[in-house]
Amino acid sequence: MNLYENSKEGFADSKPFLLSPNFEVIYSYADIDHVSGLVATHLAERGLVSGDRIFVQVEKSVNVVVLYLACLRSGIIYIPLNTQYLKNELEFFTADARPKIVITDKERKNTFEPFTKSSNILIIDEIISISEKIKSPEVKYEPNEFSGDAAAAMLYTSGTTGKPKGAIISHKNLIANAQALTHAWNWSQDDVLLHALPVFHVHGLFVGLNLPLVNGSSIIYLDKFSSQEVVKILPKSTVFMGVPTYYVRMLSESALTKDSCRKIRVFISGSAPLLEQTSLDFKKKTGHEIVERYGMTETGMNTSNPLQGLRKPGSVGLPIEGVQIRARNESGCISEEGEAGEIEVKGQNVFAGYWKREEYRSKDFTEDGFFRTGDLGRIDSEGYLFLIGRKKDLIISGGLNVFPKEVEVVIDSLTEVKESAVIGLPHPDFGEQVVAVIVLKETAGLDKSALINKMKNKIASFKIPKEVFFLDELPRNAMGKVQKNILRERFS
Ligand code: MLC
Ligand code: AMP
Repeated sequence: MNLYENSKEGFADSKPFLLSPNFEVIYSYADIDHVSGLVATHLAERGLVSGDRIFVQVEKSVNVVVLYLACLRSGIIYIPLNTQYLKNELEFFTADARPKIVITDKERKNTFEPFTKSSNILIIDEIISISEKIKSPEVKYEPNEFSGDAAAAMLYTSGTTGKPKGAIISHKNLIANAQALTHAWNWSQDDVLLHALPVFHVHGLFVGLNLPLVNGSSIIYLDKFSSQEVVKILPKSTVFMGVPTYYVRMLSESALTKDSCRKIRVFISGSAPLLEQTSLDFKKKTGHEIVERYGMTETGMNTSNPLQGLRKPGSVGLPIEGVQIRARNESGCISEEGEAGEIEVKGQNVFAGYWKREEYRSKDFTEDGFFRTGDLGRIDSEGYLFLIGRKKDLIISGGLNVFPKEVEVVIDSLTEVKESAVIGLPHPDFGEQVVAVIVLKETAGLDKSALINKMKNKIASFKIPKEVFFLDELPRNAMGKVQKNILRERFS
C-alpha cells in the first residue's frame, strides 16, 4: 500500500502532471508513471530494496519529483535534506541515519565525500538520464508490495537539545493526510497548483505534491519562490500555498490585483503564524481571505480554517477529517473550553515515532497515543484552535525552524565567547528573526560582522543571527536559567 499506487485511478493518461512556468507540459501522468517506474527499476538494479534509507540533498528541480515518486513506489525511505545544510550538519545526519546511498547535485558531491564512500554518492541528473535511456515502453515497473505502516520518508526536525531527530512518516500517514486535505480544501482534478515551496519539508513535499497526485490534478512547478514570478503566473492557477513570508512579499507586487487572482479558488498559508494585518491587506488587494492551516513534520496537517463556513481571524481552524486535537493545561489536565494548554494530536496522520528514540516514546506521546506538539493554544467552544505560543524554544524564520540551542552551541564554541543566548524577535519579512545576545571573554574583541563570518561555514545560513547584541552578563533567575523573556523585551 503506497500513496502512489493508491492514487493511480486519478491518473488520466494524457492529463498534465507537471507544467513549466510557461505552461508547457513537462510530464503528463502517463509520462511520470513511466519515468518514475524506470528510475525505481534503476534503483532496484543498484541494489536498493524497500526499507533502505537514502539521503536526497538537491536543488529543487523536476528530477527531484521523479526521484521522490520512484522511492514511494519502491518503498525506499526518502530522507530529504535542506539544501542550506553544511558539512557539520550533514555529517551528523549521516552518522545518525546511516543511509545506503546519498543522492545529490554534482556540486555537492565533495561535501559528502569526507564521511561517505564515493561509490555511495549518486548524482541526481545522472540517475534520471541513465534511467531514461531504458526508454523502451516494454520495460514496465513491477510495483513492490509493502504494508501501509512501512516508512515512506524520514524528515529531520530539531529539538530543544539542539540535536535533530528523524521523524518516521509511513505510507499510511501520507495517504490519510492527503485524503483529509482533499475534503478540507475541496480539491479536484480540475485544480492547478502553483508550487513555489522547497521540496525538502512537509509543506512543499507532502502537501504540495501528494494532494495533486491523489487527485490527478496539475502542478505549475517553480524551482524557487519569487514574488514577481508567482504573481505573474497566478492567473493560470487555481490554488496557491505558501508560508506567511510569501504573502508578505506578494503584497509588495503592484501586479497583484483582484484580476490576477481571478482563477484562484483558494490561497493557503501555514508553517508559521500569519499576521492578521497580512491577511487583511491581502483581502483588500485580492478579494481573497487566506485559509490558514496548522501542521508539523511529525503530523502532517492537523487543522484548517474551513473553505465554506467561518474563517476565524487569528485561528488555525478546525481539526481536519480523522484528526483529534486537545489542549493540556499546566496542571497536566485536559484543558476546559477556551483554556490554554499544550496542543496534543492523534490520528492516522500522526507519525509512529522518532528514529532510534524508542526510549523517549512516553515523553513524546501520551499514554492514550496523542502526540505532544510543544505548541501552546486554546480551543474555543466551536472547536477552532488558536495557537498562542510555543512550549518548545523554537524560532520560525520565513517558515524554517531554528532551535536556539543549535545556534548557541556554535557561538559558544568560538574562543572569544564566554556565553550566549539566542532568541527570536519580530522581523517584517521573515516573521521572526534569529538574534544572538553574547557575553565575551574579558579580553576578547568581536563585532557582529566578525561573529557572522566565523559562523558561516559552521551552520546553515538561515540559522545565522540577523542581529547581535553584546552584554556584560546574561539575566538569570534564581535557578540560574537565562531569562530569555527579559532579553526579548529589552531588544525587541
Ligand atoms: C533564506 N535566508 C533566510 C531564510 N531563507 N534567513 C532566514 N530565514 C529564512 N527562511 C537567508 C539565506 O541564508 C541567505 O543568507 C539569504 O537569506 C538569501 O537566501 P535566498 O535563498 O536567496 O533567500 P530567499 O529566496 O529570499 O528565501 C526566503 C524564503 C525561503 C522565505 C523564500 O526561506 C522559503 O522558501 N521558505 C519556506 C520554508 C518552508 O517551506 N517551510 C515549511 C516547513 S514545513 P546569506 O547570508 O547567505 O545571504 C512546516 C510544517 C508546516 O513548517 O506546517 O508546514
Ligand atoms: P516543523 O517542525 O518544521 O514541521 O514546524 C512545525 C511547527 O510550525 C509547528 O509545531 C508550529 O509551531 C508551527 N506552525 C505550523 N503552522 C503554523 C501556523 N499556521 N501558525 C503558527 N505556527 C505554525
